[in-house]
Parts: sequence; C-alpha cells; structure tokens
Amino acid sequence: MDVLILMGSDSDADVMSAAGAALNEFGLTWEMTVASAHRSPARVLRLIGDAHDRGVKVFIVGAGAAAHLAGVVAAHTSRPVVGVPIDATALKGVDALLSTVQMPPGVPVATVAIGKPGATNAGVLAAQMIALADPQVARRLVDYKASLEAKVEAAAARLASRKLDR
Ligand code: RP5
Repeated sequence: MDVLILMGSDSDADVMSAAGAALNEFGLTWEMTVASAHRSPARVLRLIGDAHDRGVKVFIVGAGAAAHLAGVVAAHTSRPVVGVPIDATALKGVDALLSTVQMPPGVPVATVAIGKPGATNAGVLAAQMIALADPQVARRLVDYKASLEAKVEAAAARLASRKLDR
C-alpha cells in the first residue's frame, strides 16, 4: 500500500474520498479508514504501526473541529503527513485548518485547503512525493498537469465561441 488515508469520523468520508480518487489517477494503492485522535487514540497508534509494517510511504489525514489527528500521526511517524482540514463545525473548517497547520517546529503536517479541494490536492501532493522515487508516477503527473492545461484551453475556446454567438 502506497498511502494510508485516515479520518477522524465516518462523517469525513465524503470529503476524504476525493483524496482516494486523486491517488487513483496516478495508479497508487491506498486504503482509507476511521480513527479518532480523541475517541480512539489506541487505534490510531495501531494503524500507524501496521502502515509502517506495510511500507506506507505517505499518510493523508483529515479531521474536523479541533483537528489533532494529523498532528498525532506526524508525532508517531517520520514519513510525510498531509493534513486535510474538514468543515465540520460552526467555524466552517477554520478551526480545523488552524489546528492542522500550526504544528510545532520539527513535526510538520503539509496542510492543504479546507474540504474536498484540499482532499484532492492531498492526493496529488502525495503522488508528487512518491514520484521523486518512482518514474512511472512522475510521468503520470506530467500527463495530469497537461490534462489540466488542456481543460483550460477547451474552456477558453468554449467561451470564445459563445462570444461569437452574441
Ligand atoms: C472530528 O470531529 C472528525 O474528524 C469530524 O470532522 C468531526 C465531527 O465528527 P462526528 O461527530 O461527525 O463523528 O473528530
């Protein structure tokens, strides 16, 4: 397994599945499960240990509210941790963003945007990390970037043809 996706609650699953979808684009293997820093701390530690045994290269970790899960994972691994803040409370994810990003020196969590766009970017960022040692993933990233560019070109062409209609 290349990537383990962890989230604090099954209520995070809709957002975090975007990370898995992004990893699929690059042919990476991953699993996704729930483990809460506050409600099931022993399960978090067990999953990190299992992930190390299975050769996981990157952890992607999403949580909402006072989101400590990504930081706890980062405390127990020397592998990269990408954190996804989730909009789960009245503060609309700003609480989770600050809890996830404001790590003390020496224990980084690579924090992406709040919600689904962040989860997608977490998958892409994990692929970019893995690509440093995997030429096939690196090639897929080049293709992915080219597809983003092609979409912009197509959108610009559509817009231009609409202008001609007027
Ligand atoms: C966090 O609290 C979870 O990551 C979730 O985003 C939020 C709410 O969890 P539930 O009450 O929906 O289980 O721990």
